[in-house]
Amino acid sequence: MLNAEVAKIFRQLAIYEDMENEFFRARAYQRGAEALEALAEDVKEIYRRGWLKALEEIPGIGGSLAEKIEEYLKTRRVHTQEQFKKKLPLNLEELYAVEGLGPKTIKLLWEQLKIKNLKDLERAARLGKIATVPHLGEKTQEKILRAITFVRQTGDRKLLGAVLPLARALEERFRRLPGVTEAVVAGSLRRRQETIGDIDLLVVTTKPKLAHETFIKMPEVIAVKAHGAGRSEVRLSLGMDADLRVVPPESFGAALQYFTGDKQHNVELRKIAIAKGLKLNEYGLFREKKLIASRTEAEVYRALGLDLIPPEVRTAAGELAAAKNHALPRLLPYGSVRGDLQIQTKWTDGVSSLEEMARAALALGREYIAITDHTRTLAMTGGLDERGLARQAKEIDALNTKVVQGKFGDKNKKFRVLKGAEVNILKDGSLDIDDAALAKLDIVAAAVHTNMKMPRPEMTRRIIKALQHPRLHILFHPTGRLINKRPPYEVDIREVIKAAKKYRVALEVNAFPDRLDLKDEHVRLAVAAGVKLVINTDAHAPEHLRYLEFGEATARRGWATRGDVLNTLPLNKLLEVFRKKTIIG
Ligand code: DGT
Ligand code: CA
Ligand code: CA
Ligand code: ZN
Repeated sequence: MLNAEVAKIFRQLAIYEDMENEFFRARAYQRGAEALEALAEDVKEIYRRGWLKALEEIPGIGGSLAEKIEEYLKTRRVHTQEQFKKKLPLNLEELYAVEGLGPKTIKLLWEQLKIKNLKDLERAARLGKIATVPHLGEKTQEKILRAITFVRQTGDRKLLGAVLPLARALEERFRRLPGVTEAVVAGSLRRRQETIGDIDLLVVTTKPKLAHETFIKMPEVIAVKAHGAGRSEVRLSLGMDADLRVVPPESFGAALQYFTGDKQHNVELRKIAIAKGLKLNEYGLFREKKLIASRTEAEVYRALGLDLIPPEVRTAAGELAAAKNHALPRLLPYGSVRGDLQIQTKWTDGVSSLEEMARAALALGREYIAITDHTRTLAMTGGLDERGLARQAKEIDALNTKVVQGKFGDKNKKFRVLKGAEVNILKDGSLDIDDAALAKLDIVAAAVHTNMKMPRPEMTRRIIKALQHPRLHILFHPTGRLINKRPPYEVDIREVIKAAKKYRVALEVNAFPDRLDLKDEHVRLAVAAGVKLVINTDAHAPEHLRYLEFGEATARRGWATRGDVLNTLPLNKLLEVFRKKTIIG
């Protein structure tokens, strides 16, 4: 699947265009990249089905981008990108990952110091050269050094959201291969971990040779690292490795269990086996030489006296004891979130109209959505003030009227668009919209977007102050982190969770692939404290509305059940919960 590769090129083009002050074009590439990353179908298949025209019909892909996709499919190159690269031979992926380094600064650093990549950047910063560049200075240099340390810690793991579509495509591809009866991606992908190191594909087949040949010849492969009877390993152009293991059908369950991990879970599981006088490996569970269980995962766990443990919670954090005592929670089922409660539109920094977002959400089967554009103090997004919110409310009313009249289809008459806002939490913890205007909204959510670098006690106090606001329903992306890009705010999350419980504010599990905020461990703390959750996509474009599953995965990894998540409720029940909070105060 070439989607991720083309998306990577589009992201680079967006940065290059930004350097040239071509902001409109930059935005188009950005959006194109996001569209491709969210796309479930292979662009190559789409192209084969209807050529250029079919590519243009992908939401988020305009004419000139479609042509570039076509060019890449035909030649594996994009001329425009190569032109840029000649002029500015930069490792943009590395440099852009450094927080605080935007296109302008990257260009400046190239012009002034010939900095091409992360290594150059680090060397220049350590030698004090960055401080000498006009407009940059000492402070920027320090920030860059700190940001480099962060990038180095996070390494080059890819986002779950960027890899899962490819992983699913691989499963599909191998399932269609002659002789194959099972093809499953195991490892961190199967556990839906937030970042992925490599892809582990397990296949059961009567034609192992064909599977290996197919694997090493895939169009995404740029190098073959190993090619053997049981296992092959390749480097993908996406910038990560993939393993193929062919396993015999009778040990599929044991192999799947073994290669799903995580490592620590496996270590503890093996200890349980040893304590029972058994031996566990990727071929099965044995007493001496006698095979006891191996065909399915459930069989293996059962033979060890355990309930089947969902892959998402195999983290050696109490799941084995719970499985022994039949005390594992019934994790939130995928697809059980009914409505998406964080959506931005063209009113602020989204790319689509209210109606476009509503139609897209309907097409995905959502029962309701909330429009939550930014507010006043986020001027760069065109944040809405009280009057802006009032004008938007009229548009939402009009849209709901059309829905009720059946203009979105007779079976969709119950769909509703709720009035909401993502209110900015000011430095002192107050909200930047007045109470009278908040009272007119169905859903009030708040988040920190400014002054993100406060010391821990202040930031914690600030957020708790916001939670005390009687009209607040949800705290959006509570820690503000961007995976691989920006660390969380300095905040005492346990105190925030306590306050959320006390003031009955729900905490968001933001499903956007680079947020996943609350993250899994924090979800677990919130669930244990009895705090309600809300899972939202934070969509800024229709294609983002698909991201819900990543939020659901994160909630599952945090042991959340359906009852912990408010937007699994039907609309009337959800509104009742929110209204009750406001009335009782
Ligand atoms: P990743 O690839 O870094 O995102 O994380 P994983 O969990 O996919 O790790 P990976 O690809 O190194 O190995 C896949 C699974 O195979 C891992 O979750 C557990 C199992 N495994 C690999 N090496 C070992 C090992 O040395 N001991 C045990 N018990 N299991 C292992
Ligand atoms: Ca892996
Ligand atoms: Ca691996
Ligand atoms: Zn936000």
